[in-house]
Amino acid sequence: MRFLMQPLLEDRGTVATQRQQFTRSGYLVIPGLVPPPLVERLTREVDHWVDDGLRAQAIDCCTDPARHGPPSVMELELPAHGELLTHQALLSRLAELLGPSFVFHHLHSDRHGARQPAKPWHHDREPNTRADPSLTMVHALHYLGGLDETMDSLVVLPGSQRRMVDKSALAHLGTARLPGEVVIDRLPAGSTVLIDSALFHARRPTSNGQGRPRYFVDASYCQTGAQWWPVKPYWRHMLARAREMGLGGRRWPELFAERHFAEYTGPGLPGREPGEGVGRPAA
Ligand SMILES: O=C(O)CCC(=O)C(=O)O
Repeated sequence: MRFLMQPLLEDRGTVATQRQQFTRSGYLVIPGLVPPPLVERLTREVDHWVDDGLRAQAIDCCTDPARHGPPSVMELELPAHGELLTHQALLSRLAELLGPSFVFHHLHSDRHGARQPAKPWHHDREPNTRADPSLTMVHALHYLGGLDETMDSLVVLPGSQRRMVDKSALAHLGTARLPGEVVIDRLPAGSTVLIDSALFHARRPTSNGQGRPRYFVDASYCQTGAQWWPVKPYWRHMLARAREMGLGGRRWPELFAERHFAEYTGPGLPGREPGEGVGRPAA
């Protein structure tokens, strides 16, 4: 199935219908959620983040925290990124899907060029201490300049969020076409795709990659009710800065609360068994 601007799962219909769609299929496309002036500021910040080495520094801080400590600047400290993270239209949509109590998990920002490596089939759900399958984690995938035929596409496998398998269980398939997949390859600027983080998805290379850079920001959020494992060693510092900066405002008191996290252990250490916490019945 191909997603062409009349999507089956565009954000139409009542809140209840959308919630049902999201539960069943694991994704929801929201064209133009991010307003143009914010897109413009974000695009400039992504350029700064990538071109001035801040992204590389943030990666070093995650891969070798003992040597690097926390980064000098985090994504959420860039003003437009902080605004995107807490954009009221986005948080209201999340509240419709998750209920009012959810916590920010992490934020990434990047600019993809023509030679960006593909991203094989995977999911991004992190475990939580109760391995509770009813607690949902959501990734908001923001395509700042939209998507067109000159850019790699996002491919999703509807319903796959219900499998209880490791993140990389389908990695051996690379980005191969799978029965039932949905290709999302045309989006207007400022569009967001909300996915259940346990949904299998991939970035599939285009054969026509001579176009504009692909500006991509992703932010994730978890329902409260258990402690989630963080992915960044400096997660406490990140939440503390968000609180200091007043990013959550008064309406979202749980958004940057530490109590919803377990201690960082790093990949492959105790507490991070493969697939743990995915907690979904087999599809
Ligand atoms: O680049 C994309 O469209 C998707 C990226 C992705 O799969 C991820 O960040 O986990």
